[in-house]
Amino acid sequence: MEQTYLMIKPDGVQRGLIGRIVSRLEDKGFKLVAAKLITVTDEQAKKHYAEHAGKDFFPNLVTFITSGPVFAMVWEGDDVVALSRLLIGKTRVGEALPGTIRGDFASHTPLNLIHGSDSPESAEREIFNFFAADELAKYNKDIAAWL
Ligand code: RTP
Ligand code: MG
Repeated sequence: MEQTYLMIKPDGVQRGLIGRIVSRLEDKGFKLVAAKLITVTDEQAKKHYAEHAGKDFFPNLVTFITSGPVFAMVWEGDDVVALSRLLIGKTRVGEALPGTIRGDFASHTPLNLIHGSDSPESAEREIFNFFAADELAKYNKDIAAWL
């Protein structure tokens, strides 16, 4: 089953949006595999945003993502990488449609609330930048019988 790395950024945590964002992902039917409130280190941030190294907004990106706690998560589901990015919405607030997380809650592009991996390969790299393998839950399928 495909997995993705989603991270509620410091603005989402400080605005008290963890619950509502997690609800949307649960409502969609994705399965939560790991979650923790952490403060991203400088080293993790530079690794996470390596594709943007050298761009003019890179220093601000690293400063922002390390500025306060984030809610790091791993979610699982069919096509979860692409589908979760649909729920998140476009990067720029002017393009993020109503109904998406960014479209409904974000009004300033750098503060766009949540990160989502952009490919299964990025997801694998990003998950293990923030989680150890033994932090990922394994669901016992037998439990479905009495849910
Ligand atoms: P993210 O990685 O955070 O999920 O966002 P994304 O895929 O939608 O966007 P990406 O292109 O990966 O950019 C990462 C973050 O950098 C900031 N950004 N600023 N000033 C700019 O032109 C610009 N472009 C990107 C955004 O905060 C974006 O989330
Ligand atoms: Mg990205």
